[in-house]
Order: sequence, then C-alpha cells, then structure tokens
Amino acid sequence: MLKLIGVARSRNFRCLWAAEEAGIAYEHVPVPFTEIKAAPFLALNPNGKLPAMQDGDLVLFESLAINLHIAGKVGAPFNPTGDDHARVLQWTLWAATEAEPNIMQWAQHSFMKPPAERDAALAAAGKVASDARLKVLESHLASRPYLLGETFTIADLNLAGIYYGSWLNGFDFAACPKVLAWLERCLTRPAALHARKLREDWTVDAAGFREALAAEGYTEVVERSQPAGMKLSEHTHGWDARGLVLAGEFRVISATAGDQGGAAGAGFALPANTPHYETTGAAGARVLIGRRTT
Ligand SMILES: N[C@@H](CCC(=O)N[C@@H](CS)C(=O)NCC(=O)O)C(=O)O
Repeated sequence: MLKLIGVARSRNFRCLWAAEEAGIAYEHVPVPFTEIKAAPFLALNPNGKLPAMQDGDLVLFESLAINLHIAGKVGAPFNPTGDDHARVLQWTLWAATEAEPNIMQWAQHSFMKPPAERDAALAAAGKVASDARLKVLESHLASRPYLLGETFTIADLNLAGIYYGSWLNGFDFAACPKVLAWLERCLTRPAALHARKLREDWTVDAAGFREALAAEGYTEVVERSQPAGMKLSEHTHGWDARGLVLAGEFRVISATAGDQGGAAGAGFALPANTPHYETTGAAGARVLIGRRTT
C-alpha cells in the first residue's frame, strides 16, 4: 500500500490531502522531525526533509511530485488529460518556484521562526513579492472558480496547499478577494478538512456546528482567517450570519447591540443588514461563518 511518510504538521499535509481527494488506499506513517537526519529516513529521502513516499518499488521525495504521482492513479476531473494536464504542470511548477519561496519568506519571519529570529524587513519583502504573484492569480481567478475552469483539480490542491499555512496564520489577502474565496473553497473541502484535522488543534466541533447551521437555513458556510484588526463588516455587511470561533480570539462590536464573541468555541450572531460590526483581537482569529440570505 502507498505510504505517506512524515508527520501531518509538515508538507506531508498536502500529500495526505491529495490521497484523500483521490480516494486511494494509503497508510500514513507519521515519522517525526527528530528522525529525519538519521539513516533509516535518509534512505527514503536523502535530503533529510519531510515528506517521503513509498509505493511498491517507487520511492519519492518532493511533496508536489508525490502529489502528481497520487493524482496519476485516478482520472479526470481531479487529474485531467491533454492540454489540461499541461496546465496542471504549469500551475504546479508555478506553485513551487513562484508562490512558495516568497510566501515562505513571509511565513518564516512572521510566525514560523522564534520571535527573536524574525526579521521584519524580510517578512515585508516576502509580502511584497507574494502580492505580485497573487495579483497574477487574482486576475486568473476573476473569470473562473478554479485554476483550470469549473472543476477542482490537483493543480488547485498543489497551489492552495502552499498558501494554506499563511492563510491560517494571518497573511492579509484583502487585496485579492478572488484568491481568498478560492482558498476558502479549496481548504474547506471534506478531504482538506480531514487532512487539516490531523495537524490543526481543533478544539471545537466545527462539523456539528455546520450541520446545525444548515438545518436553520444558514447553508453558505465560509471559513475565514482574520488577521488582528480586520473588519468583519467588510465581508458580512448585508448578511444574516451566525459564526463560531475556531481558534484565537474574536470580538464583534456593534453600535447598537453591545459586545459579543469570545475565544475558541464561542458562537456569535450578526443580525441582518447591520453595518456596525467589526472584529478586533490582538492575535487575530479563525472563524466559521454561516450565511442566510435575507
Ligand atoms: N521541496 C520540498 C521541501 C521539503 C521541506 O522543506 N520539508 C520541511 C518540512 S515541511 C523539512 O523537513 N524541514 C526540515 C529541514 O529542512 O531540516 C518538498 O516540497 O517536499
């Protein structure tokens, strides 16, 4: 059976997500970072980095190559053929060479390195370089919901997998709303949620909350990563919405209705057509918002 080797809190996350999307049988072998410079793991990946993959006699490193191999086991629409396959390769290479180095520079110096080792100038440069790539993506997604058109493919997974960590940790996507909406579509797919649950600290019953919302007619559910100080009203003006705090702290301030919100696990309501709500909170938050059109 195909083995995906490495803890989920590594780039193996994207491979676990791909295997779930493809619906193939696989085994997750959660080798930790403490073992990746030792002989047994180096025999699988001589770079000493996660992840690695073993599928019969085939041993691979490079997460996106692993994903192309996984997608190769199934057909369209996840793994399209012909010209669309060339487009998959284009976006996958773009993800590895244009998107990842720049967003990782921002990520390293914003939340990954210990605070004392972060360099604000490098973080800012990573943001500027990322924004230039995101502008290209924003214009591509202006006329289609997914990279190749109407359907989610391995190209979307490979690129969204790269932006995932920064999306989760407060990168400001405000200048590219189409990209943000696309990321939310990709990263809240059932297979993505399954893989995310392996590595995120899910302290609240998000699935149960989704079901309860759907039963009450709040059928459109979006997940948002809210940097500190981001205004929720920018997204929700005119909505009748109910939300749940998945992580961090979140506050809803209304000129008319007082304060609501709280830390992870707390629910909140946004009455219809109320423009006065906004979020605050020192650390930012991740929230799930269900919308009922009024
Ligand atoms: N291009 C490689 C990058 C692999 C990589 O950098 N993995 C990280 C974890 S996400 C790692 O193992 N870092 C440990 C190290 O560099 O020592 C891939 O996509 O697989």
